Amino acid sequence: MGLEIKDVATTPFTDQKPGTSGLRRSVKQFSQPGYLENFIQSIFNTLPMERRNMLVVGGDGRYFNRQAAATTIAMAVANGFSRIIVGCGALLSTPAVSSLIRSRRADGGIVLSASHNPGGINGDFGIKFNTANGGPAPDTVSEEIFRNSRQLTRYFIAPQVQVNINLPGEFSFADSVVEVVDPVADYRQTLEHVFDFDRLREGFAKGRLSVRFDAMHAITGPYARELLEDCLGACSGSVVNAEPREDFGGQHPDPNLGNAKTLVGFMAAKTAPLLGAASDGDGDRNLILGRQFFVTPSDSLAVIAEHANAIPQFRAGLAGVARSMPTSRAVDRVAAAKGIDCFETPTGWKFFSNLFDAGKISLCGEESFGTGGDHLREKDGLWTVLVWLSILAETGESVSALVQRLWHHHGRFVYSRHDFDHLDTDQAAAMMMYLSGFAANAKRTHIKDRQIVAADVFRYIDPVDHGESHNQGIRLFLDDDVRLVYRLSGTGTAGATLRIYIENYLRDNVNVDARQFNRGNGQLAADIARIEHFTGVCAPSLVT
Ligand code: G16
Repeated sequence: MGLEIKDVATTPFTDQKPGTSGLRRSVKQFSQPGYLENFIQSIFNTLPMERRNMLVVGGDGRYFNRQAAATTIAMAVANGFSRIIVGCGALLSTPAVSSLIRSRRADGGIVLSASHNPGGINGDFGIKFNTANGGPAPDTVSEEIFRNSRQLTRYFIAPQVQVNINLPGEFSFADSVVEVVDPVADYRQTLEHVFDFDRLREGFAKGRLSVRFDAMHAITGPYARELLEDCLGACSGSVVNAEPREDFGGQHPDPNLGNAKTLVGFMAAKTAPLLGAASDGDGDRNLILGRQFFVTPSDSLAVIAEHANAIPQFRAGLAGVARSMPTSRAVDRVAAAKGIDCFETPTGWKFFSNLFDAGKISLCGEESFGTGGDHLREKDGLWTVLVWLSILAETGESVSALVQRLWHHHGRFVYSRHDFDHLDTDQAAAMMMYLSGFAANAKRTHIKDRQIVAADVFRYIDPVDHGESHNQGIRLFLDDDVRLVYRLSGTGTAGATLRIYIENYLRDNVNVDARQFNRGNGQLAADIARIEHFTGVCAPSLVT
């Protein structure tokens, strides 16, 4: 008897438009009958049969992960994939999916994760689709998935496909094989190729390196334990909150100063390790701390670019660098000093892939706690930790000294982000519309005692495929080296979140407290956008 393939009649959902990175909804929304299945089928429909050879599937361990993985595998078999690679326990970090796609030459991968969004039964779930280069689906593919989802009338599933995903092994079903793999092994190999592990081991063995890594009960626990403790010899207990939990232990695995308070407290001690770090739900973000010192993601990117020769992967030199538009311009200064290109892209890792594939960049990063290199097509939390450890090993300097030196050489972009969460969607859209109109006529306008010297709505023309992306945030440049950027988040699941990015360039006297220093400009930015008038909200919910 052949394998039963069920052809299930379904009704399309109208709201399956992917955001900045995949489709994110509450677990409740994802649990509606057919919601998950429809979206997975819509992804598969974008792949012609000849591109259904190999698929990678795994997630960050949050609530609904296992169930969604089982459904995805049964649907992948029914849709004709010949090999489906899944991480044991349905676990795979986002960078590990990217790594497996590339090393196994798969046609794509499905990441079951809402990334840094909260987990648990009352939290969020999400699905990201990565294409054959290992990177997040570009906008053209996401639009095709969305178009498919609005017309979908049937999906296919093979109900007999049930696999024990708790241990590595292979399971055959008619013409398909489901291969359950160790979630860490392939990723570890990728990192072994791009770092000097012996050097790092020596650093830990001789006490020149020390680290505290908070996995926030999300996916990176098993990866960090194996890499940092078992392989590189960081002392036992260096990795904390290492067991992935469905609700992330009640924490919010978005590694910023607000959510990683315990780590920040730990790193405040004079005896703290040299490096403190944390990652997010699916392991692609990073938080970098020194003893009593926070490194903004923008400064982290600039320091890495500055010390590229300390990282074996970049020893031949950086081809170029890139940052998302709202990320501070610190790395631009480093690139200019090195004489290499610096690209400014819209927010979203997908915009970096073409630049990597065309060999135009080797390193990139975003203010949203993401950094990555040309070894993968995803941002990579643990890679960034090893990058910093490599720089510490090479220079023998502290984290704070490295950042201070960056500021001394290039000046400091004092950077803050003000988030206004849970805004009414229509009100937020009206405010952005007003602001676009304002920006169109803002040049040489005086606001209080300041002048706006330039303003625009950011648009991007991809230098490789010439694709255009419009409406990617509003920028105002003031006459005193201040830049204000406004954009709406594309990763939330309820209402709208407005982000204001405030950047103030100082050439001298750089040792200021960023929050205090940017407070006045934050208020100015809120006044310009008339946030209270449009939304009734008068203060940000989070300042980072
Ligand atoms: C995702 C993307 C990032 C992007 C971030 C922005 O991060 O992968 O490239 O910078 O969203 O988020 P927002 O639109 O909320 O500002 P992640 O880690 O959530 O996948």
